[in-house]
Amino acid sequence: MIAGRRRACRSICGARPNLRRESGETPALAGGDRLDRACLGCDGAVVTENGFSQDPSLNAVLNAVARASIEVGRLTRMASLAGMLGGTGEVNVQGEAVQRLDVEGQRIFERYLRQTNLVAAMASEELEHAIAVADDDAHPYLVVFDPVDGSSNIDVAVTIGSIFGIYPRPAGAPLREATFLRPGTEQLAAGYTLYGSSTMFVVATAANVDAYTLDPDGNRFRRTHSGIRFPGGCAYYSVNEHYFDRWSAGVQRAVSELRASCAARYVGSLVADFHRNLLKGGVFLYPGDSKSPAGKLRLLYEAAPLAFVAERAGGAASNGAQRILDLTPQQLHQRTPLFVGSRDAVTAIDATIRTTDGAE
Ligand code: AHM
Ligand code: MG
Repeated sequence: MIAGRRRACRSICGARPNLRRESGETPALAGGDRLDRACLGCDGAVVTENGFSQDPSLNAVLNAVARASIEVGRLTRMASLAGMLGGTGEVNVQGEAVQRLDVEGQRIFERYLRQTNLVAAMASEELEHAIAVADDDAHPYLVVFDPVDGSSNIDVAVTIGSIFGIYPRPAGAPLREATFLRPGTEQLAAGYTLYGSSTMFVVATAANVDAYTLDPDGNRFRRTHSGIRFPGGCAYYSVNEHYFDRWSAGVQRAVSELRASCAARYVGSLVADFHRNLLKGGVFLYPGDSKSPAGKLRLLYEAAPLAFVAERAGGAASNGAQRILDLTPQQLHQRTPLFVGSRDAVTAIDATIRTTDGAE
């Protein structure tokens, strides 16, 4: 948990439906259209000429994520100068050390999403409970996110990312934390921002997967990749082989088969590893093991959004036995094994695990 933030943020369970407005927050804008127009050419945080989605209100939420990402990216680039290195000394709800940039990233995402006046509630990897914003029909979206993924790479200036998923707020029932426990198939859009040698915003909608590169002159995302699809073949596999001895025989065999056919690349930042494999062809693996049977990655904030991107790009994502997008979380911070990337590679991994471990 992030102790300080836990006190400041109210959970949906037992909380006031309308939460605080942070001091120093810029005034909220009225809606999707207005947010878009207001942003164009303004404080340095906008998007392409055509927007991210044809739906104005969904576009406004995507715009908010893009603007938050630009701020997180700026802090990332300045980490050593901006006091963003190192941990806060706290431990989050996952039992992991909270980094300074995690806390700041959370604050930034939360602020921009509130400003849309379209988000009913949000849930983050960094907070123990979901946050209710406004429980009414004028706020049609739920947003889940990991504001800073790959935290262990911050202090060594290696690529990190942000991950998000956007769901429709179900009508006709009051918001509860359980409202977030929905299968990834229900996402309206999902994606990530990569803070690498370029800052790239990758968005999957019902239509397709596009990528936008940040133009630092004017701080605008410009569409640079349209209708992304996984190329054929498996150029790369990405997995932390330090855990080899803890894996099941099926996972060990699947990784051995990958070694024979693809080159290994592992950054240790999910967004970076996923993005390379998306553009070049390949597969990312974070299996469960004897110490952590469900693996490390979170279903809601990491696996489901990237599974949505992967499938829209012609790829696949599984937990070794089931499609990730079909899994309904039982808890907000539930973990899952994850195999995601080129469809043929994921299918082959699933088959090897099934035949090897199923036979034991
Ligand atoms: P985080 O959300 O705390 O940063 O952890 C998730 C990260 C992923 O980006 C990455 O794939 C994984 O942890 C690496 O874990 P490991 O160091 O065990 O290989
Ligand atoms: Mg993460």
